Amino acid sequence: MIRLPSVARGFSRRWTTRGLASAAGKLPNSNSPIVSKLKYFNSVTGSDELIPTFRVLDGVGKPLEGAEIPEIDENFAHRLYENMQLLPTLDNILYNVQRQGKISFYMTSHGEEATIIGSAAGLASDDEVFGQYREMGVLLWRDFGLDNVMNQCFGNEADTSGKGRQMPVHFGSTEHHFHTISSPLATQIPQAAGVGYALKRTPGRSSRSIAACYFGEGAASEGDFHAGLLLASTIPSPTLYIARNNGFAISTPSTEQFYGDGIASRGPGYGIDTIRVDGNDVLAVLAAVREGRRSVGHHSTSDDSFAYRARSEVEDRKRIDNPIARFRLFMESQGWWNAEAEEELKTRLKADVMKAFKKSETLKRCELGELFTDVYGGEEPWNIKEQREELTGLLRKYGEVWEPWRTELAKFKNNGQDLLKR
Ligand SMILES: Cc1ncc(C[n+]2csc(CCOP(=O)(O)OP(=O)(O)O)c2C)c(N)n1
Ligand SMILES: [Mg+2]
Repeated sequence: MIRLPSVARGFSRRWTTRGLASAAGKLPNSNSPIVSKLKYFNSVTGSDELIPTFRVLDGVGKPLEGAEIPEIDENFAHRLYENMQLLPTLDNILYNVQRQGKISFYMTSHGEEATIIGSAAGLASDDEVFGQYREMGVLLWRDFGLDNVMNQCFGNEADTSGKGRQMPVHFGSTEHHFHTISSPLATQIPQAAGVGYALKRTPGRSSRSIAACYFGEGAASEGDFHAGLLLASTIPSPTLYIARNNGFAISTPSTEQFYGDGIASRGPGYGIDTIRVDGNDVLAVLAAVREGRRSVGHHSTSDDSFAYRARSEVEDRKRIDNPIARFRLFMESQGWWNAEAEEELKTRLKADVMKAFKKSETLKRCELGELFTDVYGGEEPWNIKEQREELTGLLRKYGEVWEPWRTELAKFKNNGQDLLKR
């Protein structure tokens, strides 16, 4: 039951004097048509149908009848495919490296190759990107390079994202218009709305650049999701929201995360243009992002959500609906790919990743004293000074004599001498 606020009650009195028969017209400040039939609804499609899912390729990479395949040439297709294949190559190696304890953390892109690469390819290279943590593929698409990936994951002195002070895969690059990943879920969603607005107010970027913001369906349960979409739609801000629905938030299945028609149904509630896309279809994602980007000048979103899969279906998917295999089959049907090219690519990617990994593994971490720099501009605050002095004191006491510290210190450039010699 919804109680009418006093203003609306006034209008309702006027309406009753007119009588039920003339239940026509509009209330002031509203375009909602008047009806006299009492009916609750729970659908954004106007019928009891769920929001449809857009795809252009079927499960085996064949174009659907009447589907508009986005314009791509052979080179572009190769670039899409190569970047998609690079993700599992990196995943295989870095997942194992993490299990061996050489890096502290990792996030795979498994099963989301088409979502990430297809969307990256639909954006302009200087659109401002806000990822959640599974969007390394956007950086790869923008030629961030394997060395930068490895150096960030190892947190070594060559890490351009944050001098080794962030967890692995928490990439950031001003040059690549990729805002630093922060793990607290959904924080990027209102930030992206703000950046979209800033772009709109920036001469030279207004009407040209957008903010693109990725998040998981789990993150969409955070309050920041609602704050962000409300902000983006009311300002309005040229922001494209891409919800990656992979069916789980760690172990919680999406069936237990929300009750309505997915994340997509929330978009129209905020007055945001919305589409649900088969995230295993790279060409559908590409087309949706291209179109979303084009129309985003006023307000828009793309809900790129791929259908929920039970765990038991995952193995089947690997075989029949795998995003990479689907696109490969499509490329083969165009005469753009064959088994030989596949073999050559896989060997080359693996060698490239191993080379970057080996190079990065041997690099030292930044000087230990870097731990205390760059946090504040201007004069250094007392608490940072105090912490540096405390660490230096402990280093003097234990650094040379206590084995765990000796080994640990040797991983830093100059073995902690930068602090000891101050
Ligand atoms: C505010 C907050 N709460 C909890 C966590 C712990 N956490 C990390 S990832 C994750 C699941 C997120 O799921 P989803 O958004 O669907 O992303 P996915 O990992 O499936 O890509 C949770 C709960 C966190 N990082 N931040
Ligand atoms: Mg998820």
